[in-house]
Amino acid sequence: MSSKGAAKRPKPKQATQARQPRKTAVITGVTGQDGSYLAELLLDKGYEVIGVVRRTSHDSYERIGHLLDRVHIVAADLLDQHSLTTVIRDAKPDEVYNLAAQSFVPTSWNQPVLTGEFTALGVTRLLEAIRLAHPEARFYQASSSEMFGKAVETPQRETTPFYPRSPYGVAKVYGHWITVNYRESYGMYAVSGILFNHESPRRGLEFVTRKVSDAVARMKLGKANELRLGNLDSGRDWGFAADYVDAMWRMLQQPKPKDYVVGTGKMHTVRDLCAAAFGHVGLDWKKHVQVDSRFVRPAEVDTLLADASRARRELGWAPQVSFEQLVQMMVDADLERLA
Ligand code: NAP
Ligand code: G4F
Repeated sequence: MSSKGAAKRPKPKQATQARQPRKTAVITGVTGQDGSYLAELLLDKGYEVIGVVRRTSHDSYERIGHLLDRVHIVAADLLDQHSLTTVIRDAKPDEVYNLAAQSFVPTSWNQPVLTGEFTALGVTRLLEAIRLAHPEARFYQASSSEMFGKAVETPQRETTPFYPRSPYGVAKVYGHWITVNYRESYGMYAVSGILFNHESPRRGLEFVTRKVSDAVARMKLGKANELRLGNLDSGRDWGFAADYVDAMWRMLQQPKPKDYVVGTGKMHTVRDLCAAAFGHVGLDWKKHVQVDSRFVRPAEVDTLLADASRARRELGWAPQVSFEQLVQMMVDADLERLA
């Protein structure tokens, strides 16, 4: 029998059922909100997960404490090329998710240069590490709807021009385009996920959703009486973080690398957020919320609203948690924590 004919014979059962080798993923920013949810998702899918942490004098494992026996922690810093290259060279990962960044918009006005180093140039350092040490790895860049800023069209989609309004937004635009550039220059599998705001009980306390849910829980428990906020009119497209890390993973499973907008397609104002959160525990937000100019930004992103139809169509992705469910989940989690 010719070798051609032999190739056509049905394969023995054992061979077709052979287990796929375990995939390896590197996550930068694994100690952050998204990093913790993504690590859970990838572990559930059977990945070996390598979490990159930066060295600090005390650990920041609050969000991943329950995963520490399953995630391999390695030390590296977005500011340090050598440490990033070593991680990629040693791990030879199938997938790299770059979630690390200085991610709080107001801090980017106080520390614009550091924000640029982490959030912009850090992307190039990681891409260089992959290009030099393991170019086969698939790369995900955590881009942001903040890049649309003073939005030139509504809703925003992949083709909407960028108009960033903060040093953070400007840094993310750099991170986005350097990702596109490495894809086009070197043929790397590199994608940019343009994610709209996503929240959870693991959100940092300085972001507005968590600031509100934490304050509402304190007030309900009699531990506080007032909440000071900035611009109540700004509108955001808020979704649940665990839904969004699933979209990140789906982007890296596509036959061709492409960028995607991810959001719910529904917008609410900070005022709506207050009404939903205070209303959930039977309080009237108008009696407790004060506007404080200290929290108003030098340049605001007034409204953001996603058109995620490409992600729905090509990734089969859809949000599972509504705005109301998200707010209630966050308030309930803070009530439980503080009680
Ligand atoms: P996050 O909770 O603030 O987490 C940021 C992570 O980056 C933390 O693990 C932090 O480590 C790490 N990090 C900061 N500087 C670093 C450095 N120099 N070297 C290594 N690690 C460093 O942010 P997130 O909400 O999970 O967001 C994840 C990513 O998505 C970020 O890039 C963010 O800009 C982007 N994004 C977020 C949203 C959103 O709504 N959440 C929307 C669009 C895009 P430490 O624990 O040591 O501080
Ligand atoms: O919760 P925020 O601080 O999120 P922001 O600025 O939209 O950025 C978040 O989402 C981006 C995606 O679009 C990410 F890229 C970024 O990393 C981050 O995760 O503020 C939301 C809105 C703003 O318009 C702000 O002016 O809430 C308004 N706001 C009103 N009072 C406040 C406050 N924001 C904060 N943090 N604190 C306030 O007291």
